[in-house]
Order: sequence, then structure tokens, then C-alpha cells
Amino acid sequence: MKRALENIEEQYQTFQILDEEGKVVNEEAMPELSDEELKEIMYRMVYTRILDQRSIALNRQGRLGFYAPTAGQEASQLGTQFALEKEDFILPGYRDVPQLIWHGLPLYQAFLFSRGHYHGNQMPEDVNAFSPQIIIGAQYVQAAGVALGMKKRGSKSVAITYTGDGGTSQGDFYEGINFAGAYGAPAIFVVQNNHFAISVPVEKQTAARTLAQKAVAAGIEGIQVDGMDVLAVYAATKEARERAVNGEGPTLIETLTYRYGPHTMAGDDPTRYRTEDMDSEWEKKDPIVRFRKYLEDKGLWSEEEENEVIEKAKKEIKEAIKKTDEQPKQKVTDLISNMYEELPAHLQEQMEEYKEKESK
Ligand SMILES: Cc1ncc(C[n+]2csc(CCOP(=O)(O)OP(=O)(O)O)c2C)c(N)n1
Repeated sequence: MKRALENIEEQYQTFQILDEEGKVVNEEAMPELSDEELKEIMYRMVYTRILDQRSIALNRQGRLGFYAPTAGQEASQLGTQFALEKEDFILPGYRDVPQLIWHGLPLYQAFLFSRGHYHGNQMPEDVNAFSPQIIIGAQYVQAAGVALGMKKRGSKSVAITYTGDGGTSQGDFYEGINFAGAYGAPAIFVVQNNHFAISVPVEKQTAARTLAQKAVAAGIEGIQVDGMDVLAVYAATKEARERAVNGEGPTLIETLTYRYGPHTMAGDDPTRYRTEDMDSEWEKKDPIVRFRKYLEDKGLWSEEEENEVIEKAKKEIKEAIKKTDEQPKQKVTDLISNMYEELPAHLQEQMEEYKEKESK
């Protein structure tokens, strides 16, 4: 990984391992991964692409609620997640549900989150994660705090958080990276630069040449990575994790990526702010196509294997949505009782009122 503070010009370079044809262009940066691990990364990316397609379809059928599409961002999301250990904490944004799933959140709970059901926000005991943040940038401040807590406890783990290019314009973004830098907190700050904050292009977001260089002002490491290259994303995150647990402080990772779909399923129309040329230019960089070529060249992947993953994903998604449907409906009292440890008087009153209504 390049060191932003040592060489100012290097801030503007993009770290890459695989080019668009799936050829290794940076042999010395190649992470150590077994054949099984390489295949597992592909498995997760293909599975997640199917999950995205199915989630969009389920949303259109009225069977899911809030949904922020992920296709195009698989390498950024899963390359970072694959570099984590089970005890690491994830503080995701609303588009980062795949990382939660691969960190252990059951699919049916991810679907419940989409439906606004409180159980979708209840992370299982062994899943170190917060529920997805909707307030842009807020998770950056929280990640600095979680990471500082880990440091104080002497645990050898990290807190990783995600925002988009738009999120870097929020005060919370700067507060989070600055605080973590000042306290040497073991945090990894990921900016998935998909080039648009809903319809606002990144050029309107900042005059900075890169978002990674914002690390310099916080005195922390910063790196811009080809976010369509899963090996580069993994290698950068792995190194950031090692630095963090060795007491060398936080890292800001900017991944250059693209979301093929709309911002969310709530009526955004990307054709109003993106051209077909731009879409097709980014589709040529597709993280799955690129990694498939790399694996096929190594004799590690085949069409049959990929089809098996697709069928498995479809089957599991079907089972999960069935389980989602079978969960008890959310009651008003559930909503109230999951907001505060101690209820304020006015909510206590409403609680009594609804308890009575629900018992009838
Ligand atoms: C504090 C705050 N302001 C505004 C919004 C409304 N909002 C939701 S998503 C979004 C754009 C975020 O873009 P970006 O950070 O680039 O992430 P992306 O959705 O592209 O992953 C905005 C402005 C919000 N959720 N929170």
C-alpha cells in the first residue's frame, strides 16, 4: 500500500492488481489467498449479484420495502468484508447489507430490515455489527468511538465503516477520521465512490482530486483503490487491518466503483443524470466479469460452478423470504419498547394505550 504522508503525488494514484481483462498488473502486491479463498470471494460476489436482482424483483412485487441496489459495488463491499475477522465490528450504511450478511446476519433478518421490522435491526449475539445507518456520515463518528473502545480494551480487532462519495461532504466524516487519527483508534474508513450521491456527481461534491487524499489532513493513511478489482480492495483492507491492530492507526480507503441501478427503489431514475455511454464504460470494468476471467485462467472456475451458485442463491433467498413472511407482525408496542432503555412519560402513556388495544 502506498503511504500518503510520504509521497504527496502518490495520493493521486489508483491501486490496482487486476486489470479489466482479469490480468495481474501488480504481481508484488498480490495478497496471499488460497485457491479455496479465491473461489469463496467469487462465490460471494455471484451470490450477492443474485441477491440484488431478487431484492429488486421482490421490491417491485411489494414484498420488500426500502432497498438500495448493490450491483456493481460487489468488489468494494465484499473485498473489504473478506479481509475482516469475525470479531471485527461493521458499521454499515444503508447500501451495505451484503457485508452484514457475509459477516453473519441471516438473510431473513436483512429482509425484515428492508420492511422496517425491528427484528431486522437486532444483530445476533455473534454478529459484531450495527444496523445500517440512514443518516449520511453518522456511522463515521460511531466507528471512531467503537474503535477507540477496542483499543482501550486491548482487543486485536478493528471497526470498519462505509459511506459514499456524498458522505464525505458531511461534518461527521471529518470528525470521525480526525478523532480516530488523534487517538490512534483501529478504524478502517471506506468511501465507496460510486460517482453519484443520488443525482449529484462527485465533481459537484468536492474540488479534491481524490477522496482518499482527505486522509492527509487527518494525519492518517489514505489510499485510492480500483473498486472494481476485488483483489486490490482485499489487499488494501487487509493491510489497513494489520496496521490498525498493530497500533499504527486508522486508514481511509476510497474505492472507485459504480452502482448500476437506481439510488434506491423509491423512484430514482438514473437516466436523468447518467448517460448510456457512462453506464457501458463502467460495465466493462465489472468486478465479477474481471474476477471470473482471472479464475478461469487459473482453472479455478467454470460456468457449471457459477450456475450452481446462482441456483443455491435463488433457493436460499426463496426460503429466507418465506421465513420473513412467517415472522410475527410488528406491533406498535414493539416499536415503542425498542427505542429507549427507560421510556419517557409520554411514550409510557402510549405504551399503555397500545398494550390495551393489542390485547383485544
Ligand atoms: C444527513 C443526511 N442528509 C441527507 C440525507 C438524504 N440522502 C439519502 S442518500 C443521500 C445521498 C448519499 O450519497 P453517497 O454518500 O454518495 O452514497 P450512495 O448512496 O451513493 O452509496 C442523501 C443526500 C440523509 N439520509 N442524511
